[in-house]
Order: sequence, then structure tokens, then C-alpha cells
Amino acid sequence: MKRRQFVQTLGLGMASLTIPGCLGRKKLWAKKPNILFIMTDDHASHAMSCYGSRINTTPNIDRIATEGIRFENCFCTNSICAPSRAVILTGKHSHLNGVRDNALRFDGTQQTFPKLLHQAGYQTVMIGKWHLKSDPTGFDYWNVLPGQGHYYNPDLIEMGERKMYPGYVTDIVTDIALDFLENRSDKTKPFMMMLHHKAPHRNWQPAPRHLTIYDDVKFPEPETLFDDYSTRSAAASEQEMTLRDHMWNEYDLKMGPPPARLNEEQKAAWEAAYGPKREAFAREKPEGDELVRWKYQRYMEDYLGCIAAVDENIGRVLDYLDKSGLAENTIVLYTSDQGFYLGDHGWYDKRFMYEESLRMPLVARFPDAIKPGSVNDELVSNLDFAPTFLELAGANIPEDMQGHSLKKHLQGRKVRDWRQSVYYHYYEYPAVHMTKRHYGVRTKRYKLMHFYHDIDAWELYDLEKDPRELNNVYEDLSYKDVVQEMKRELKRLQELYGDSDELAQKLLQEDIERRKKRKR
Ligand SMILES: [Ca+2]
Repeated sequence: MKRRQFVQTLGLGMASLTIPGCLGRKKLWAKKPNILFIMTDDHASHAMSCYGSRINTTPNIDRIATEGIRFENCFCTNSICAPSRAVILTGKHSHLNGVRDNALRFDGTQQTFPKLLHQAGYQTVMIGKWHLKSDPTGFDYWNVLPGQGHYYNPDLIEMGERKMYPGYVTDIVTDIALDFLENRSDKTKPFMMMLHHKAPHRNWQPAPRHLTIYDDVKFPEPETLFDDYSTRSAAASEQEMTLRDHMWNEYDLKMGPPPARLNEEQKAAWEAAYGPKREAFAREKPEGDELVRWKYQRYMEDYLGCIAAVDENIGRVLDYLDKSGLAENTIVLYTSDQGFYLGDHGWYDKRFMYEESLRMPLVARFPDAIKPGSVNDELVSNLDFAPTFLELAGANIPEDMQGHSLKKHLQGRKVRDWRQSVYYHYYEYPAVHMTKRHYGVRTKRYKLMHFYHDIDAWELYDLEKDPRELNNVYEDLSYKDVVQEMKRELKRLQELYGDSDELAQKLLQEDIERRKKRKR
């Protein structure tokens, strides 16, 4: 054999070795995959070990990341429960989808991605926390918690019919999902299932088996637990979400009697767990900073206890997909409706555009299609979820959706001209936790925020130098050019998305009128 021939043969040989794998991968992306979209409520990425948590481990969620992809920079557009869900369903910002705050009702007649997937031949399913006031639309099957739902022995509404399910909510919602997958009526169709957990939403009630798992753990405190909010606007100091002053011992930290919904067995587990903590509290009488420290430890025991059940149940789902043979043609995504403060800045809850609640975890697995252990650091958003699901399903992405498909990111491809900034707008004020209205823009390095209504204050953070956002440099002359550039970018995004100061004022008036009417 001549050398050239040998090289050609070798080349072909190598091609024949690699091309089938490559084709296989392409073929997988070309098929209409099943989509399993798992979401929790208020699960901050800094409470997931695949994001480097210092306080817990989440081995099953980590499995999705290690067998697939982890997004480093996923952000929400409005950090609160119902609004995030409405953004996800519609691919549109809050001022367009109508759900700016938790009090507004979702208009279920509007365009949503489940409706479009249904039209594209998908069996569409919604199980668990819905939280949008109106009944789900666009689903072949739905079984949802009313409102926030209960942790213990919850009621669920199955296609309009309400009944109580004995047990623990995260287990129950998973049981319903697995039962549906096992007994799917039409297995010729691909499915899109939204498996949306209530956990770990306030007031953080773990399953009986997880009530004491963290009793012997002393959690490291966040660096900013005793933040004094200096250099920042009054918005940071005038909120009502501190561990020190706004976390209720009885409700949040279970220093009172067990909730009425518990059965005798659950009550016994509850008493065995919280009785000794109540006694210790009465004995030690922590005050001042010591009380904040005590609350932080108690808060984390319960918050992370709820996440333990989420992680276990995700393990059950992944095992089921493997066992049933569904795994290879099912893309599994895990996210949370927004982030959360885990004592960061002395807070719990979310709402602010600061990092801990702006960030959403996002990991996805699609065996043989997504390269295991991938990491993506582009700026992505919950606005992108609807277009992503549509493109995965081979359906058209409507022009009026404001996000962009993440399919190429999932495939590990570089996307040219991808966005360099994300836009944020929070509206629920005055209301619980008293987080002032604000909007802003975040690039990879900087964040500019404007608080308005009963305040007119700007904040700028250099996230590279100040990742904890403790130093507002808006007035710092050395950042004068950055301020100008960020204001230009903010304006550009407002025009791009159809938002403006005038619209913000109009919506504010609408919200004031709505509150007056409710009071009457
Ligand atoms: Ca939430």
C-alpha cells in the first residue's frame, strides 16, 4: 500500500469510527425528544453542590450536571414566584405577560409554550406547583397544588377536581409524575412534563425523615450575614426580610405548636425534632447577634431539609428514566424559579436584583447528546426557556417571544452575537418584605440598578472587584464612563423589550388603583 493510500484508508477508517457517533448525536438532536422540566421554588444555586455549595450536597441534582451541562450565568427577569413562572410560560417579560407580581392572575388565553408544544404533537403535562391563580391551559393532563400548597398531606387539583393526598408534598408530586409516565396512554407521542415542586419555599417544612438530619451540623455563616448596607441606597436597609427582625420564631422556626394538617405520626416526628430545639432556645435565650446566628442555623436546617427531599426524588426520577429506557430520548432540565438569600446580607427571601436572588440554577442532561460535564458561562435567562423547548421540539419560535433558544448552548456550540447583558424589573411594592420597585441591567462585569417610586436611587457594582455587592460605586468618579455606558445599555434593553419609565409609572398607577379596589 502506498503511503497516500494508507493515509486515505486510515482517514476513512477514523472517519468511519467517528462519524457514526457524530451522526448519532445529530440524530438525537433531530428527533423530538421528551422534555422533562423539573423546577423547584426558591432553591438558590449556592445550595447545590454542583454550584459549589458550602452548606449541603445534592448528589442527584449534581448527576444531571455531571452527565450533562451546568449554566454558570442563568438569571431571572423578576425575582419572585408567579412572575417567573409567567415569564417561563410565555417567553416574555412581566410587563407584557401581565403577571408583574404575585397578586395578579395569569391570563391563560395567551400564547404559551405548552400550547405550542401541544400543537406540535407533544403530550403536555403539568404536575405540582402552578401558583398562577387561573387554571392551567395548554396541558393534556394537569394536577396542581392550589396556590402555594401545603407540605404535609396537601390538596391537589387534578383537572379541576380537588382532593387531599396523604404524605409529604415532594414525594407525592414525584409519585404522580412517575405514575403518569408509567401509564401514559399514548406512548407514540413525545411528552413535555413540567414537574414543579413547592419545596423549598417558606416556611420550609422538611419531610419527617429529614427533620433532624442537620441537627449535628454547624453551617458556615455567609460573609455578609451582618451586612450594615452602608454605601447602598435606602432600599437595602428599609426592606423587611432580615433574619434579625422579620423572621418569625413561631412560623418560620417552628417554635410554636405543629401545624394543624399533620396526622398523629407526623406530629410525633415534629415534636421529637422541634421539642428539644424549643427547650434549648428557652434555656439559652439568644439575643442580638447571637439570636441572628441561632436563627441562621435553624433556618438552614429546615431549608436544606426540604432540599434533601427534592434531591432524593430527583434521584428517583432519574432512576426511573434509566430503568424504563426513557433516559436516552429525554432531556431533563433542573432549575428554580429564582434564587434566594441564605442569610446573605442578613436576609431570607428574594425580590432584589442582587446576585443571590437574581441567579437561577440551570442544569440539563440529554445522554449522548449533551457532552457530560459541560459548563456554559453565557448570560442566559428564564426568558429563554420557552424558545429552547420549542426549538428542541422542532416547532417554530413565535416572533413575539423575547428570549432565545439555548439549543446551541446545550450542544456545546459557540453562539455568535449572543446577548451581552440581561434586563431586570421588579414591581411588587408596597407589599410583603417591602422591597422597593427597581429595574436594572447586568453584564458579565457590571450591574446597574435604579430604585424608583418612593425613592430615586441608583446603584452600580463592579462584580469582578466586588462580587458580594457591598460597595456601590455609582458616585465614584472613576466609574463615570461605566455609569454612562451602562445607562446606554439599560435604555437599549428597555427599547428592545418595550419597557420604559413611562410604562413603569403607568403600571404603578394601575397597581395603586388595584390595591384601592381590593381594600374597598
Ligand atoms: Ca419562588
